[in-house]
Amino acid sequence: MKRIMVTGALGQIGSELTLALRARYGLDNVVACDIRDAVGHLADGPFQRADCTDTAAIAAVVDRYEVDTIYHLASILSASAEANPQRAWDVNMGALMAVLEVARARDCAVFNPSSIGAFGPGTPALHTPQDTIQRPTSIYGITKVAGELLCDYYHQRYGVDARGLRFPGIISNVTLPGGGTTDYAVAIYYKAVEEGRYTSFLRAGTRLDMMYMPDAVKAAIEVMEADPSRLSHRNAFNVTAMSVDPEDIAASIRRHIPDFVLDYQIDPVRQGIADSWPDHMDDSAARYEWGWSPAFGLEAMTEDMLRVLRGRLGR
Ligand code: AKB
Repeated sequence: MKRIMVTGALGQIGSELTLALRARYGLDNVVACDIRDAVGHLADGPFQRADCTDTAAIAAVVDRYEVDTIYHLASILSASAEANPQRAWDVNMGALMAVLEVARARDCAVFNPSSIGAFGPGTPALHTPQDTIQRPTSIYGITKVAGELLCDYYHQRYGVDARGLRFPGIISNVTLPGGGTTDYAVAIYYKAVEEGRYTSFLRAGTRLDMMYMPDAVKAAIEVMEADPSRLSHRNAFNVTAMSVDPEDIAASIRRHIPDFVLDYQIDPVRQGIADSWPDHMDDSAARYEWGWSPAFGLEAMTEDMLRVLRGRLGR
């Protein structure tokens, strides 16, 4: 049985992945870790407040809970990173280095999420290959490429079982994302249910890869359970479930809320970041090496998002 630590456990992905890991490996075998105090359902199992840029703090949690696998989710997302590049570097690289060092010394496996942000304007935007040009122009993307390389290094040099995915925008209904460029694709559903309208900060035609949270959770678990002998791209698999722009999501919402109104007020920073990212990645390496296959496309995701949010928000 695995003994798992999740950093950034109160974040968008952490708050759902931690529960899925507890359901799979046992409540007491998954310690949630965040820089903030435990809230809500995560307080039902082991929880440790810790700053994951602090190597000693990570080591203490690993020792106390006899952790053998670290899901390292704590990260500053793209738009927030652009507002404070030095902090983004310190947190994104400092925490990853701390986690890898602890993993090296204590023989832990590591899951490290990369992102579509690891690509840049010179990358082919369509069918973005698994192995291609990576010259991102955002500080977030720079930390993501460096993170992919650092994980490869710790694997090759020290034998750390580090694995990772290049996540697209993740759409979810439990915890809001914060400070990302793809956040519009979550907010649009909340606003559709609450107000029947949404003002997008990305312009029509901005096509990006996206994925519904149940698929993101499934991918993170499956890649860590995959047969290591089949993994040649172990630290940075392209994974996607759909490629959509704001108009595609609006059209899908209108099948359930016919009067839904979408208008635009473009944020030049986030638009610039989005324009530098691919439209649609090729994820055939993930499909071939460990059987990746998403369950949700746009229509199934919209139906589920609206059902959950209508229930929760009482509309
Ligand atoms: C962001 O928008 O910064 C993230 C990502 C795609 O990595 N959601």
